[in-house]
Amino acid sequence: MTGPARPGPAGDVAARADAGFLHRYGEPPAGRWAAPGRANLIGEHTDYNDGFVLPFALPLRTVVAAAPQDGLRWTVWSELSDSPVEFGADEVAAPGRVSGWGAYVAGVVWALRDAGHDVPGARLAIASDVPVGSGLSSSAALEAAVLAALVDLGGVDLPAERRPRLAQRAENAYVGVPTGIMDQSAVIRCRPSHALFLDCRTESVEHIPFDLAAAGLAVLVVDSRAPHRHAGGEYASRRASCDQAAKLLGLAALRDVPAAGLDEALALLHDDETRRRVRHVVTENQRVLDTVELLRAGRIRDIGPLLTASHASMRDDFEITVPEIDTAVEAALAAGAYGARMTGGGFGGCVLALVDADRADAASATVTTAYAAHNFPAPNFHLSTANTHP
Ligand code: GAF
Repeated sequence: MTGPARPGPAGDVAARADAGFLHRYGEPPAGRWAAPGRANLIGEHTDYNDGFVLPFALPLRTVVAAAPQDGLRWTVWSELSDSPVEFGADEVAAPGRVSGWGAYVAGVVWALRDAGHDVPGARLAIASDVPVGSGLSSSAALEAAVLAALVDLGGVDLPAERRPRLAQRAENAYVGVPTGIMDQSAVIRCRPSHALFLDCRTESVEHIPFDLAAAGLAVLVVDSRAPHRHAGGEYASRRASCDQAAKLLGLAALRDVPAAGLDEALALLHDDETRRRVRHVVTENQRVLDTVELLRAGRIRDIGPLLTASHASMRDDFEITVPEIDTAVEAALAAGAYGARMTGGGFGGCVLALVDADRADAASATVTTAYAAHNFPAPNFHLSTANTHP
């Protein structure tokens, strides 16, 4: 059994980016820029319904070491790939001309240029601790770190609050993945020891105290290792059902159904599946608001039941969990977690469990045992006290 990985010294990943740059390009970078992975405490599939989310930054990060290069050429080296990606003005003249992981970088260049900003050619080297494909926003972290690098190198005036939309545009329009605004907002706007209460309609944010270490708590993140199928049709189909339901109800978005008006809204819908999708979104928005109230009152442990209720809603109403994920939640709860839920888009990815810090190892052992009993590949663990941040 392996316990949760503790974050290494903050310099590790940055040193890898620097060393990669030096090795690849034969000189040191002009600077380096970082963005963290995120977990979403609560508020799933609410962002594209103009609703509420409450993510926090994880002590895992993506670092980009970079320097300008002459002409409109971009060269990108990543420690996760054997060969660099190179592209020029033609490839960023329109979406979709670079594919694979390089598309996230080309997409940011494209989105900046499409918004009228001058982006210098650049050489980049990327290193990351954020696991790819685990639903901890490795894509958004890459977009955000590259965006920060290019904005600084080009002297572009782009305040932090305008960056998430631009990074989201890179992902939606260039890469072609129809995600909402949560991940890019989280990795750009989260602060240490706080969760980010984001109203996805207005993009207004409030930093809600979430000091796990001070409360003797930790969030155990269980990487289910069930493949996370984000770009697949399931995410898009959930999104389409929600849009369709809002239309049937004559509303701009499901955010406009208040919790108190849920029964009335459900009575207007005749398809059982659509009713369940709507019930998830409406009750989930309310759970975010209730969680925020408890955190404002300093009652972190008391949010546990809301986390677990969120999981049940994703499992039964939104139908986005898989057996590995449900097993991890049940095992964490059996091991004494205050609450546990899947975090992120679903169909794999990670579970988070709120535990007493001194119970984290025992909880991870219980999850590992439950996985073995089901013959699932052993899960990976990350531990967060939400105190660290790039
Ligand atoms: C993914 C998406 F990228 C987010 O926009 C959000 O919809 C999330 O799934 C579900 O809450 O992470």
